Amino acid sequence: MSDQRSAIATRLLFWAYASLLLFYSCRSRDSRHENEQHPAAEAVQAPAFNADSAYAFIERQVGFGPRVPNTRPHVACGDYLVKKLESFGWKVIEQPFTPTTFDGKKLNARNIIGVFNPEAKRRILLASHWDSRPFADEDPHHKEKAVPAANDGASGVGVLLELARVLRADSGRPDLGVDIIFFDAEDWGNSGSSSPDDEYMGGFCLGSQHWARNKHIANYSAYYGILLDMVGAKDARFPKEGISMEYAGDIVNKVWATGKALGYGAYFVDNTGLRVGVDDHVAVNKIARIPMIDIIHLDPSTGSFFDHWHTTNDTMEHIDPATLKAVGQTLLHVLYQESTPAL
Ligand code: AHN
Ligand code: ZN
Repeated sequence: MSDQRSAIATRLLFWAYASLLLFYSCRSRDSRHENEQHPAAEAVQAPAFNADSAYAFIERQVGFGPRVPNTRPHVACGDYLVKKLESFGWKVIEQPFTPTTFDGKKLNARNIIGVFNPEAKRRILLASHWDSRPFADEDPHHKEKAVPAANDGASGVGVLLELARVLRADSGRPDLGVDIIFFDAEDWGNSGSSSPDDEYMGGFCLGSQHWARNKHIANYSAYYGILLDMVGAKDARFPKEGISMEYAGDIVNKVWATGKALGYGAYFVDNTGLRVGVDDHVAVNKIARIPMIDIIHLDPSTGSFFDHWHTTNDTMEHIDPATLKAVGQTLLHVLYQESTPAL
């Protein structure tokens, strides 16, 4: 290169660098201004969570029909989840297992595990169950029918699929590893069992119990985990669940503070005292010994789950993109907070 040419190149490089600097300093000043009321949200920038996309992932699952183990919709939906994660560039590990239910059936079940940034040492585990309950035993009229499970199953999976899509699209945090587990056979349990709070959990949570004893990678651990359960209903309320507080209170408080800072305090409420002794986070905490919290819809005034829980009315019409946005955007910020290298 001639001297003159290289002088021009040097000057061009200088200006490119200077304008980049200017661009970033303006950008961070703008964002500081926007977030003046929200100090925790100010600390990190995270990409946008698209609630319509999450909604579409829920609709697609519900469209297969109830995803009850040992039925065709279950197999078809499982295949769909594997393909979807792979299409976002995630590595997928399928974990087949054959549990026996409380009523003596042998199930063809599988946990589906997505891995993002396999090499990263610092990992966060996100989970939700993907199966549907085979009997709508809380339904006044159709107790023998299967649950459509738009909220109780598909909603958490839909939020996590959207997170997987965004993390592929904006993978500017190579220092953070994320694992998503879609647990199977969570909901084939005996609601009438006198004590679901025993070790077998009334036959619920078979997938998480299996995984906690047979992790997909020997010596697998995670910094912490977050379980989503029924995160799609309109006006959902997520009190600070008791087992989560007991095993991972600091994580609960961090996630709730982030949700509030982003303006979602109506969902992430401060109530404590309600315990869900039967859910997938229990085995992860007690057997796998990974601290895991549960973001679960519980009405603080009645202590009951969302209105259409385990009924044939657990359908798309009760799914609200605003709730999906509150949960998904909060999770994205939590992940980006974890992965921002200390300066
Ligand atoms: C109880 O039945 C007490 N817990 C079940 C947890 C669950 C079922 N979550 C969704 N479906
Ligand atoms: Zn359920």
